[in-house]
Amino acid sequence: MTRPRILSLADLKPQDMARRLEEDYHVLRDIGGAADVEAVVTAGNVGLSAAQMERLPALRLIAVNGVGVDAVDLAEAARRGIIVTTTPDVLSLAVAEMALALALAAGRQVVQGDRFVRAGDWGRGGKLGLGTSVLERRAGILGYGRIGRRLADLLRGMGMEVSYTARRQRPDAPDSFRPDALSLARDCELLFVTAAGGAETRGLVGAEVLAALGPQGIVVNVARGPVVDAAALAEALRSGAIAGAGLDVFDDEPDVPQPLLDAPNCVLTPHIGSATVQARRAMAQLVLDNLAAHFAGKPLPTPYEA
Ligand code: 8YV
Repeated sequence: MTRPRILSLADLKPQDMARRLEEDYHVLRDIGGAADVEAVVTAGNVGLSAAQMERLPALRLIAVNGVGVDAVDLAEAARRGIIVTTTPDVLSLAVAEMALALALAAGRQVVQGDRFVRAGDWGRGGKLGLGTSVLERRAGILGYGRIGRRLADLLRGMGMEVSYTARRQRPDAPDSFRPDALSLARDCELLFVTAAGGAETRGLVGAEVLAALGPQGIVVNVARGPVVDAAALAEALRSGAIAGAGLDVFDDEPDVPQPLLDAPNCVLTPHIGSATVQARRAMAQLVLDNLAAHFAGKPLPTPYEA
């Protein structure tokens, strides 16, 4: 049987999952010459633009290896009758875990401490200064979707008081609702950004919200770079308006703005929120399941629904 031709703009991981994709499909890597493909595999931060869809007239399925669809032109996909699938739930714990790691690293100076030891400053009698507790503080979650709620569960389980803001209040939520980012920031010192990217959330965390967090405040972003105003954040870190930040996502990856690279107590990671063996394997499995269902003419396991 001939293998269906697909276009892959993202690498499935770990290696054995990438091999399975290659075994089941004839995988093209370049959009030139892929005009006949019915399915594209892409990553959350890679997406698929209207211009790319224009070059793929046979396209029926965009299988995102991730949950973010901000880089997919959803309106154009809908217009063309192309279905988009994502990999929900299976990465939530990994991303929540990363958010927690960044908060702990920023609050407890894990990275600064490591640099301090390696530079020999400890041996020379240097002093590191005090960190700030993470688990003894109130947490706010901006974006109460699957990842935000998974994180809230973890934080509550560790005894933290959690509140959240989202497009709408969730009547079933165990955490208290705040109507917007500013009122959330006034009520917490650890702000976790887990909202979807896109026009609706762009710049939600700006100078005013950061000032409301206060000088002991910590911001963690594991969502999309543009939700946090990078210039305002760098300035808040520089001036001491907040105490620290942990960032896994940026406006123009892999570029990180110099003011953030220079900012004190800012822990930076290269968009690795879902990058665990466990999460990536389960994500890849869902991509394979969606592809297989499409080519078998069966209902897709995880279609994206707005
Ligand atoms: C990954 C992500 O960067 O799920 C998302 O939206 O941003 C991440 O999980 C990526 O999609 C992995 O392919």
